[in-house]
Order: sequence, then structure tokens, then C-alpha cells
Amino acid sequence: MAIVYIGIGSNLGDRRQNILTAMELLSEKVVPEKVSSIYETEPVGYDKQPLFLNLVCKVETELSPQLLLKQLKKIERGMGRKASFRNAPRVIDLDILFYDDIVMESNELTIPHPGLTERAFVLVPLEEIAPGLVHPAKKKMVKQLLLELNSRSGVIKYDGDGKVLHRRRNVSSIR
Ligand code: PH2
Ligand code: MG
Ligand code: MG
Repeated sequence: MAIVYIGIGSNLGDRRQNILTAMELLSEKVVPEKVSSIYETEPVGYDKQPLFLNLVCKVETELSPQLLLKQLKKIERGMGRKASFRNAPRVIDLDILFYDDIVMESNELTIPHPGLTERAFVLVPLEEIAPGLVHPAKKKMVKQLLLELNSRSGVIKYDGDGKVLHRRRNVSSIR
């Protein structure tokens, strides 16, 4: 069985429910091993959009990277995700972050996920469940990558009751 880390994000509709639904659908395809807390995160890349909820999970699977990607896309489509521009708001996003220690690059799939080392919304939840996990290309542990990123700003634990934050300008100031 391969060990895979998957990043999940949502910033449209009932974000928390979307993430929970995605986890449930995912559990029908792979074996969940560990799940991080949910974090509320400032949008990266295109910032005129709502705050995201993000989490990271560790799963085991017999699916190849390509077949796993197919299943993730199927879940995204099934949950009503529409094709849009890069970094656009989305009901649900499921990304393969790591697949064992595979390093690969193709048109439809790059592993490890290329944006990972610059994204606190991935590294913070990842560090929560796998601080010692080694990035197979960078040869550095997740906790090291997060230290080098030198920022957790815009990423805070979400308490589920929506009490944590609703306004973007507050995100970085609450730690
Ligand atoms: N996903 C993106 C672009 N920007 N920002 C946050 N905070 N969370 C995301 O999941 C995210 C993003 C592209 O997939
Ligand atoms: Mg993504
Ligand atoms: Mg994606």
C-alpha cells in the first residue's frame, strides 16, 4: 500500500460540510490514517475571494497516482466543482501532496505538489500530523520546510463554530 498525503480545501458554500463530505467520499476510495485539524486560511494566489478552510490527511491506497488523481477529480466533479481560472474560488479541491517518496512531473500531475513549500495553508496542517515527513526532492522534513517558510500568518485553527474569524483583516493578527 502506498502512503499518500492529500490536501483538501474549500472556500464556497458550507465550507466545513464540504470538507467533511469530501473526507467521507474519499474514505470510500482509500484508507484514511490520520487527519489534521481544520484551519481557516487566507486565500493565496488570487486574494479577492473568501477565506478557505483547509486540512491535510494521510491515507493508504493501492491506487496508482494517476488512478488516485482520477478519483479525486471525480469527487470534485460530483460535489459540483466547476472548471474555472487558476486559483479561483472552489467548492472543493483535493490535491495529492506526497505519494510515497515518488518524484514525478507530467502534464496532469506533479508530485510532490509544486506549491507545497511556499504554502503555509498546506505546511501548517501537514506539520501537525507529519512533522518528520521528508520531502523526497528537497530532502527536508516538513517541520524544516515550515521553519524556512518563516510564516504561519493567515493560517489559524478553525473551531468549527465559526467563532474564530470572519474578516480577512483579522486573520494574521490572531495567533
Ligand atoms: N488553493 C489554491 C489557491 N489558493 N489558498 C488557500 N488559503 N487555500 C487553498 O486551498 C488554496 C488557496 C489553489 O488550489
Ligand atoms: Mg489546490
Ligand atoms: Mg487541485
